[in-house]
Amino acid sequence: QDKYSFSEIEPKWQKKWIEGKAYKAEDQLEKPKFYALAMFPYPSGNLHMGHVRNYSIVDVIARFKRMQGYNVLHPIGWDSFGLPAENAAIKHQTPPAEWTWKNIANMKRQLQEMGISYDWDREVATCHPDYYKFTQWMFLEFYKHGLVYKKKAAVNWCPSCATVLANEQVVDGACERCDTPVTKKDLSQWFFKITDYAQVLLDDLDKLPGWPEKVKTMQRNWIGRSEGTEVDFTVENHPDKIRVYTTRVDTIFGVSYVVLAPEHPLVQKLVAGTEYEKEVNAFIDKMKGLNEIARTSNETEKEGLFTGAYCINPYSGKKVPIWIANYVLVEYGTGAVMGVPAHDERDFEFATKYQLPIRRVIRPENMPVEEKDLPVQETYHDDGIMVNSGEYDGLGNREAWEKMSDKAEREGFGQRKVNFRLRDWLISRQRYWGAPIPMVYCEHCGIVPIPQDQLPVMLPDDVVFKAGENPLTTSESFKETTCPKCGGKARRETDTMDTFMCSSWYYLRYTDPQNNTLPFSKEAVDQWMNVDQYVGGVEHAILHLLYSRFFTKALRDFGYLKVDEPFENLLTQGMVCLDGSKMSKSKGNVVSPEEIIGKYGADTARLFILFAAPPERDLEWSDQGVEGCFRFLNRVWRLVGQFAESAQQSAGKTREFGKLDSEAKEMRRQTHLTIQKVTSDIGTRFNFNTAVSSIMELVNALYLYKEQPKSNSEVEREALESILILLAPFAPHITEELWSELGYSDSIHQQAWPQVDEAALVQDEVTVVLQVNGKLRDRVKVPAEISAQELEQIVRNLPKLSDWTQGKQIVKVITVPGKLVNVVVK
Ligand code: ANZ
Ligand code: ZN
Repeated sequence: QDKYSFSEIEPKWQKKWIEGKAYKAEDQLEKPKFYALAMFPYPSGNLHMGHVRNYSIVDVIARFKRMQGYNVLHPIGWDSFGLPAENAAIKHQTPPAEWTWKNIANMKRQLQEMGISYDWDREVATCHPDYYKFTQWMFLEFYKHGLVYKKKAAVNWCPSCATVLANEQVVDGACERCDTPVTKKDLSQWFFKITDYAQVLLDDLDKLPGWPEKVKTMQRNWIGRSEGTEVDFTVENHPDKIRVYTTRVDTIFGVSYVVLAPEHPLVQKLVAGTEYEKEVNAFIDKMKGLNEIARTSNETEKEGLFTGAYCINPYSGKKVPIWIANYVLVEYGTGAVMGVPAHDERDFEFATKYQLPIRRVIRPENMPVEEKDLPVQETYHDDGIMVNSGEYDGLGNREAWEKMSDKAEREGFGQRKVNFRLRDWLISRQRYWGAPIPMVYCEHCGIVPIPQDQLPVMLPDDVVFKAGENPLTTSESFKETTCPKCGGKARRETDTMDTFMCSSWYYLRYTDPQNNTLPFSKEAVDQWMNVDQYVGGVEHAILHLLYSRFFTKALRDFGYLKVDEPFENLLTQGMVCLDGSKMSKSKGNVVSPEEIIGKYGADTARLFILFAAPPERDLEWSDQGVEGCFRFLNRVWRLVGQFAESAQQSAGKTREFGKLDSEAKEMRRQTHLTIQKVTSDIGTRFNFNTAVSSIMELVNALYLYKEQPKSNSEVEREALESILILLAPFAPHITEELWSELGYSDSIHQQAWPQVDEAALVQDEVTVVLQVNGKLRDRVKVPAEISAQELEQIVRNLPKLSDWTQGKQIVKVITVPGKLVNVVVK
């Protein structure tokens, strides 16, 4: 075969690999295990370049580890519930299932055309009843352990999608999916108690040195632990107290007002029957429609109203007015805040607008104490010395903080308190295409869970798809049911689960995908978990990764598995860009994988994507780059072609190098240096781009060596086989084909990764730089192994040396063996 015909060889090998189950992960313990995982795709219809990049990266790792002797688990599946299928159903009147399965079939074919080494026997789809039955099982298991509850709450509502959203799905105040501004709605909803795990989710980030720092920072901020103090303000002429939460109790002498969230239950009691009632209620109504991001963003103007009531500062005894304001949230802390305009930005803005007093209570150390009452020009947040704070004056503010907290605890009007920003996870969705929540409402028994052995609760087919309505509520056959407890009439829950529920445990299912009675067996999950290398987009830094960590920890606590973190190492891959911006349909700058594979083959597509940038960086698409990779593979093809006949005979024979001349030795050295570099580039730093470029250099070196009149065929053969094996994880088809051309009948992907021959790295001759007084004069070849003294001697004996020293006296010779000699003259 003289032409590199990728369109023939790629399908040929793909078929062989799939039919022969070449990448099956065996449940066995002899070899060390390695679990390589890419975030599973949503079956939107077609693979895009981001997918190609993600899966190629993981495939290199999986293939490399396999060749290194690991028992590798490399599975794939489909995150296949979700809104787009339902929107397609509304638009084209095709059932979501049909749309989804069609897309899965298409994308599966595309994945197979890329030659990714999946164990297809472990494929899962979250919309399959065999899978969602266990998503429902998870719901019930968490419910049993008190981690699921139903609560009426003001929830994020997307009017366009007609569904509730989790906090995490609200981006800058708008629906993550359709960008419609999110409003608030009072609904009774199901929640997962992730807040029970807030502290451990935070602490255990320190157990993940293999995660990018930026992802851990994002999770820390999302969890948002803060240490503060709760303090009671007594309300004048009223039995209730206002409990505020503050992280700066040291500023409490600077309080000039207290603010309640408009929804705070005390507000109604304070204004009932007063002249303020009407205005306050109008204000509350206005706030209702707004979500907290819109309300609290720095750009939003602070707005508030006086309630007519006053309360007493327990430290100073001073009376301050009680206000309500948009920037105080009912769900955080106690829903009440003490306003300290001199030391808090938002309070400063508010006090300035409403002409409330601004009093400094901490001065910077370099501010003279006499200036303590000068007008406050800007808020001061740093540490300093207490002023205007009674008995605490003169103390450092941190010391005052402790003393004040002690006082509150001693006298019982407050306490130290840790708060988290993290809220419980709202998982109810008023949509059809998701796992039904396995609960019924019985007229006698109330809320009753479906027993786990009666799962799945199947999605019905007799539904109507209309915008703005939950299709499940249109199915009478679904809604009407009997109570599992008393057998009486009952109504099914019609909410389905957030699809993040499905993706919070899929990596566990891969360890035991055919299990019918449990989501996974203990043996299987303990054999394979945790995931040794997880790769995906940074857009999942918070949601999916936090929920998965929560699931793993909870399931460990329930006794189903051993590990306490699901993903040992995480790599967040960069974007694929064209003309500097991310490839996307809306920007119209998309290059389709199908097109590239059709034109150049999968190996070229993979090689380019891996060669063009390190995995975590953004990658700029380049047609010339693709061309270059294609030309390189053609060069490899021809190289083997020229060699193949003689090679056939020596395939698999032990190599006898005999006595090698210096060119042959240098060729071997190149080969083993490349093995060394590629091994460390792939294995320790995922520097696939530099690994590929060193393979390219080896190919060049071999072309040159072959031109030598006395080239040694064993040395050539070693170089050639090394090139193919090193290249195999990147370009699996062409290397497989050429391997068989070389006369081997087994797969290249079953070969052991090559070992570095240390002896081959030893150099016979090295070139050292000769300097005179630091100035470069010459390069000299010397035996590699000589000592510093010998090196000096050789240099002193060089006839040309006198030209450069020009009769001056040699005062010193500095030698760096193998590198450099500097002759110092005077
Ligand atoms: C007075 C004060 C003075 C505050 C000062 C800060 C600086 P983190 O760190 O996020 O926990 N706060 C408390 N509850 C709030 C709520 N429900 N809505 C809006 N703001 C709230 O922030 C805690 C700080 O945020 C608290 O400390 C409180 O303002 C405000 F110089 O109290 B601080
Ligand atoms: Zn009942």
